[in-house]
Amino acid sequence: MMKMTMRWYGPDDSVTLENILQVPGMAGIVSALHDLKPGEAVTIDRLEERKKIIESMGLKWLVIESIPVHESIKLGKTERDKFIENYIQSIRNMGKVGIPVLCYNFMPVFDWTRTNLAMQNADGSTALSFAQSDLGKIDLSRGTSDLPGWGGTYTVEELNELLADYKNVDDATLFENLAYFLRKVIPVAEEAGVLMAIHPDDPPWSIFGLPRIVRNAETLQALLEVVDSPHNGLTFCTGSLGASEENNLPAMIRQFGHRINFVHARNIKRTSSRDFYESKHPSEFGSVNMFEVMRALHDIGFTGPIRPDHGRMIWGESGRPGYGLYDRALGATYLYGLMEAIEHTK
Ligand code: DNO
Repeated sequence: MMKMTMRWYGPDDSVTLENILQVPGMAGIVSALHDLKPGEAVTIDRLEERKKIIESMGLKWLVIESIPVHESIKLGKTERDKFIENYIQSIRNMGKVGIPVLCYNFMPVFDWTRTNLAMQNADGSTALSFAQSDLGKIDLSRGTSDLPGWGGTYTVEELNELLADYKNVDDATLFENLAYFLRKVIPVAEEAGVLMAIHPDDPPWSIFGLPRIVRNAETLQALLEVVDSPHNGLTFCTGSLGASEENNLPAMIRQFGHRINFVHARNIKRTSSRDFYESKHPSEFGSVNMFEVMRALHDIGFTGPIRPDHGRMIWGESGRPGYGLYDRALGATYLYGLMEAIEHTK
């Protein structure tokens, strides 16, 4: 049986642990220390403190999502070793505190990117969406203020410096830098009992001319081969990978099998090869056949953590884009129903 989880942003989250606990079938929590500076090691004390809060509600902290990878590591700069040492320290501390899965990503400069955080649906709800042509209109030389969700993340100077650094990094170099990182951290993750789970690029193609290397069966296979260990695994995100029509998700799940350490199950509706919006979770409303995804996960014997992902804003809720309570709870309940049906028809 997979372990149903939900993401919790910590004590400041408007969605409380009690809210999450009341959703049927919750086995655990996905959380992170979001105030950690990029490149900083997370201490045992901070982890213990968060863990106590989660456990006091009778829940388990099953996944850290995420500990960000410092840009110098992605860029392959000389100072990367210092930051890799910090990362290693974080993994060791996680192991000591007993948190089993670490979700992270290797996307240059920008984590997940959307062009609209509140696309209006006909039923009055709103959803996140991505339109390649809208992205093309954003002029990054003026900073991130026009990029939804990223305003103020970098100063204009910081951003320009980063973008200039990436001019010398193509897909092959970025991959080499990922391989360098994996060869250092995976042996530590093995010792510490931590399952690493890289998150795919979202969207799974190049944006702003930046390299992107975690986006289809071929690139995922290549990174898994760098260190052939169950600790070098994947976050299988159906929304990210599903945005690209080339990705046959059930086939990929069967291909990667036990290397899937964590699942993000959400649906998207592709409206062209480079445009999509985030739909209701059930298959009927999106481009991802969630039943086939869940069946493939069942077939490979997946017993790890799975969570509903971004939800729409419904019933007048407002909050962190994608991370309100109501639609994620509907998503979790739907996934739970699929799970139960699949288990019982075997
Ligand atoms: C968005 C998430 C991502 C994810 C990171 C993992 O909602 O799926 O931000 O947490 O990419 O490192």
